Amino acid sequence: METWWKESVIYQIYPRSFNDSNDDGIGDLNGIRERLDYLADLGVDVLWLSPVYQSPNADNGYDISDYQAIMDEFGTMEDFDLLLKEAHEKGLKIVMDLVVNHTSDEHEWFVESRKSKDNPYRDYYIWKDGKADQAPNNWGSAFSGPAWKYDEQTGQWYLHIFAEKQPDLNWENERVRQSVYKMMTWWLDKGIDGFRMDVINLISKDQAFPDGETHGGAYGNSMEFCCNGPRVHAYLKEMNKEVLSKYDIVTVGEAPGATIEEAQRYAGSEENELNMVFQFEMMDIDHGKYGKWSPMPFDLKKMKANFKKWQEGLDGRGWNSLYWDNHDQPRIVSRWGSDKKAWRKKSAKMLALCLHMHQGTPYIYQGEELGMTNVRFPSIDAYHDIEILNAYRELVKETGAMREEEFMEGVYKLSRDNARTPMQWSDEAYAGFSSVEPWIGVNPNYTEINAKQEIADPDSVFHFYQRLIALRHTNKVVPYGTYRQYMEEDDNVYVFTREYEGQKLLVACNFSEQPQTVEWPDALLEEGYTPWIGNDSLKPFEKAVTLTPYEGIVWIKEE
Ligand code: TEU
Ligand code: CA
Repeated sequence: METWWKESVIYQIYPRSFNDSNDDGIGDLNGIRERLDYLADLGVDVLWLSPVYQSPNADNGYDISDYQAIMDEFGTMEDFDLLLKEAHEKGLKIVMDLVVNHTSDEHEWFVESRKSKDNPYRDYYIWKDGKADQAPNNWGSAFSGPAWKYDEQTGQWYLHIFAEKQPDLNWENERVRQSVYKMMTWWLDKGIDGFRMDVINLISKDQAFPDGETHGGAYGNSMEFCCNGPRVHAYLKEMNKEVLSKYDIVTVGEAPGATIEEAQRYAGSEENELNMVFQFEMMDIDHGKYGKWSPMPFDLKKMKANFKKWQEGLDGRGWNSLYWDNHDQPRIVSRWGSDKKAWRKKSAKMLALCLHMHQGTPYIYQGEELGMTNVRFPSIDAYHDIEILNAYRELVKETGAMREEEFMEGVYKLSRDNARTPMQWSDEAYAGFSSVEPWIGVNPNYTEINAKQEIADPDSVFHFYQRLIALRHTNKVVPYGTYRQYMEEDDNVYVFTREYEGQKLLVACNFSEQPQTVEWPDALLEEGYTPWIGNDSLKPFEKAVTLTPYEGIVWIKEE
């Protein structure tokens, strides 16, 4: 079924690093408002704001202490209302981040909950007795260390899959669910256009809380018992019925550990749960022994196999989200393209073309449209992300499992702070993000890579994104076309077609730094293809085509 959110392009804003309007070095809501024209000009349809709620910022806003108040550093509720109003006036929708697997330990519910075992809020969280002096089970936290924290006051332990300051809510408790639905309704009644739901597939835990596999490490893996847990679909169906179904909105669930079978349920068109999910299988293809801290070389065949599985698996029965970058991932041009001077622009465009030519709703993360790159801060002291700092303490300092230099290579390649450096607006001081030193360092390449320069250059990465977005809006084959992959065994080139109502696209992307000559399989040797969009001089479709390094091209054929 055709619908607006399938034809949309969603732009993610990480407010802390987007634009600072009042010169305190921290991005804010008025800063976003100042840049609405830029976003409208890019042509995106929806803005997703990473959390802007009140938070002590143990995890940059993913630890919420009040769901119905704005973080002081970001502004006020009046600022929010004005942002929503002006965005709507410019035809931009706003999607909010919904973080309800956990709250901050400073949330009033948790402050009450920890007071006593018979507090009315006790069961809002997951409290357990320890085993002798040990935690209730062996689970480790996603941010290193144990997933349980002992609380002196009542002599019990609470569960935190993420940081200690992010206690997990107890979704088994109907009052928790109703409180969440009420809060969601409050925001939707304000007129927001949807939710991106943080780790929403972790909300239902196996109530036996069994020990997890340790794989030789100090802690057990909780994911087997938390990801896609026993009642998660029941909860989402309830949420859909009580809240989501009453509004014309878009929903996307972040779902680490979701398989295609699970995604067919979360995002199935007949399931009445969510519109789409963010899958992580593709994000893990270059993780090694210590996960993101030991990056593996890029393997195009793994990526192609993943696209095939997800494009075919959801065609006609669900809907894909298309993303490579977000605030938790490194910059895609540095990861799977090349940020060398000679190739940065070209490979950034090829990657954009590749992702945006798939079936699904594409997400652009702030700065991706400029080809912003990873950063290499000289020492660990310049980093802010709790995930990096905790892993450094555990892997380098406490256990010595990794040497410092080795760990830093992982940080440079795959860590989250790569995405969190300030948005590069211009070549002025602090990249035009602020007039004072920002909360996190600016990538020194801002003098070359910045919005001002790219807007002035018709051949820039920015203008290429603008064209891709426009093509999606004017040609239904882009959002809806059926996908088919060819030349699956090729290590360097990715070839696929898309077909919809008499239009056919043939997409070819060279992921290597060398020219690649492609001899098309017989099935692709059809007449009538003309070049449509590409990042090099547009070449005709011939029996054999030599793609230049990092070239991406689309040919179109219309009946
Ligand atoms: O991320 C959850 C998640 O699964 C990971 O990508 C996470 O960032 C980390 O890499 C785990 O190793 C979401 C948010 O997007 C992230 O920013 C938050 O830190 C996290 O949930 C907790 O709210
Ligand atoms: Ca500010």
